[in-house]
Amino acid sequence: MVSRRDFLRSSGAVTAAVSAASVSTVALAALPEPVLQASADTQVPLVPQTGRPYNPVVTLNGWTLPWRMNQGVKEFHLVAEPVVRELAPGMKAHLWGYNGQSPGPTIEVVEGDRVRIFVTNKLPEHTSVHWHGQRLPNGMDGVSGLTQKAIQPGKTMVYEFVARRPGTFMYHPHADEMVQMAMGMMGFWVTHPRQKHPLISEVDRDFCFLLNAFDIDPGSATPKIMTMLDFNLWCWNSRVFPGIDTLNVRLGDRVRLRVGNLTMTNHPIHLHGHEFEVTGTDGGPVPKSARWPEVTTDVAVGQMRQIEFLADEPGDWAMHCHKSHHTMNAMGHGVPTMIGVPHHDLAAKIQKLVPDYMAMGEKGMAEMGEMEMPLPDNTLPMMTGQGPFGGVEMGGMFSVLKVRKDQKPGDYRDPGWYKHPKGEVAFEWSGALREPARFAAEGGTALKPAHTGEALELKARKPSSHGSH
Ligand SMILES: [Cu+2]
Repeated sequence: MVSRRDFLRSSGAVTAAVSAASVSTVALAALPEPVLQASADTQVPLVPQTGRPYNPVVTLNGWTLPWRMNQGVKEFHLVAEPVVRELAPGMKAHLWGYNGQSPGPTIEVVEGDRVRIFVTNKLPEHTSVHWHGQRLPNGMDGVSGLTQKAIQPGKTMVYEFVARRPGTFMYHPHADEMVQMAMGMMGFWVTHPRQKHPLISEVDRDFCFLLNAFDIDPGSATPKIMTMLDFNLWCWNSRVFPGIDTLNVRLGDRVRLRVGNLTMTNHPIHLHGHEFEVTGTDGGPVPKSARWPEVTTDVAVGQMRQIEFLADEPGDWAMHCHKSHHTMNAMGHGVPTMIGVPHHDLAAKIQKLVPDYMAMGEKGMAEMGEMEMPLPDNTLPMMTGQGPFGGVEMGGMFSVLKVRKDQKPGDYRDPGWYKHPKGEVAFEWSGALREPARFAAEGGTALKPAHTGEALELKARKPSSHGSH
């Protein structure tokens, strides 16, 4: 019954998947054919061929679920199932997701649409789907035990409601939640406004992705499901750097990013080179009087943030979570801080006692980015990625906003590295270095305060609180 469609990357292929014209009278009585996705690549936006028009979003390393119109109702078919997801080239994870991928496909509808979602459960245990942030009848809220019976393995249940308010939402199970979300079950939902909305601006590019995390031991492929906080793979849409696609825009584009957090910790998302405003949350659009400029916005657990900016600075701008251990991949070895400790000569002795021990980090951790470190199969380097100037030394929640003058409207392809204008790259100072000036108290020349022209006396005071050593 489930046919695995080969989804092509080429533009327009996605739109051909399901259209009202192809639904026969017989099919109207049946379930919509589930559409599966085999690729973890960012798919071209799904331009609506049926139903009301809207400007579609682009799901980072993801795709939008096609639908069929059935007598005015927009019908979708989600299949909850085990999937194999490539987290980055070199590592595949055994996850649970929807329609072939984790996260599941993005669902896009228009404010006022009547929506019918068939959910087929191909997992080994029961599940449900909660439509996070939506106004809907209580019995459609998807909390198993509380508002509905759980969807048993092999069964299909139907959710039906009107998408009442426009905005940024997500979906995830509300049944054995800790396990099912730790395994990757989640998806994005966007409800577009039905007409021009005073608080929802029209943008040139509209990207969305979920923040999610896994705990997968190096050398294995299945997440540990009992982990509460100590996750080791920090993902955007179940991808880690360097597997996260870049966000490619045209100079002067107005850009919206929609981000939802389904990890168990908060993520301060930081964009280089531009200021943005938070224009909406899963609670709705933010009033204009309540917006202020930011370059980092914290997305707390279970929250969504919609940010907007004018991409008016050409270049390759880093975009990442500002928790530095979230821009690293899984660490396979216990590594104490060894900065300043010469210990390479000790390594051989220690390795006799602790075979897993590696001498590293004497001058910092950057050497690990280049180190020829033997990695178990199906394991990503902790810090990796090559840029035009050398190693980027990143992992996890990191990508690049590429702003280009010659990026065509509607073209989402990676334009390659930015070619910096002459004289606009940090350069090495090749002249003589002067001795640093020292304070008088340290035996240097006295500094002269500008307002008196007299020597400033500095009194050295011994620290009192810290110590007798
Ligand atoms: Cu983070």
